[in-house]
Amino acid sequence: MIVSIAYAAYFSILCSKIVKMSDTPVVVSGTPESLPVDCSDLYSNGFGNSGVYTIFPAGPTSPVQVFCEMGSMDAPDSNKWTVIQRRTDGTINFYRGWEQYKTGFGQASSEYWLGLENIHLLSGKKSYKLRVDMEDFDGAKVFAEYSSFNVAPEKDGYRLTFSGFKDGGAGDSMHVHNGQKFSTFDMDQDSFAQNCAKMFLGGWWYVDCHHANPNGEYLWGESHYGLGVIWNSWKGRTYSLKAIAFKLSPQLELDVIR
Ligand SMILES: [Ca+2]
Repeated sequence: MIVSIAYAAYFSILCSKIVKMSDTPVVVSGTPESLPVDCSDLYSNGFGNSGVYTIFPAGPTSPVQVFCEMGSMDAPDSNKWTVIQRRTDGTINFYRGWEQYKTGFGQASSEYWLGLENIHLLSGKKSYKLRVDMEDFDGAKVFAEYSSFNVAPEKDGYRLTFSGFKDGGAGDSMHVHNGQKFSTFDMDQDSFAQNCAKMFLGGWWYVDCHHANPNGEYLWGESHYGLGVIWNSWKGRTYSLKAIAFKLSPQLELDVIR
């Protein structure tokens, strides 16, 4: 009896060690605790310049490249933005299927989509706010900000929720997309009888169908109704933007007080 208890104790210790070993990162140096999940972690670790970095929202074995906007060196307490989506010049095709939108595509140095799984995991790590920066072909720049942002797991269709709109001149073209599941041409989870992703050539949290189509076709200005890179409350549904970027930053203490 004593022997078997001792053996059970030994076996239990052995198992706990095996479990610990499987937790050990295999791709990178450093402990999992020190791995950056976003750009604000990188900034805290001494990386002050904007640019392309590797973050680990999905853990130590799943590095992913993002563009970080670190802001001015003179304002160390300002937001450090992790870009999750960016259009700038139409070099990357955004009309893609579910698996591509799930895992991500494009180049962090130019146009890309970070991937729904990464965005979901990232949004669960901290309390984030969302900023959407955009620009037209005349050089005008506006933004929209939302004080909270979350994307649910795949089993809930990567459902989007956000709150707290703040207008930077763009108006709120996201409100109808709040609470929607994500849809692609091969995964129709919108609330319309037809397939919004096929109709408007993107992947998005379509409803019936959109007020914003940031992943639509890159069209250099004039657009067929709703097809382009659209932000309806700023430029309407027949103007495709020059640039748009969705970016996340941890809520600052100042934001919480407001
Ligand atoms: Ca549908």
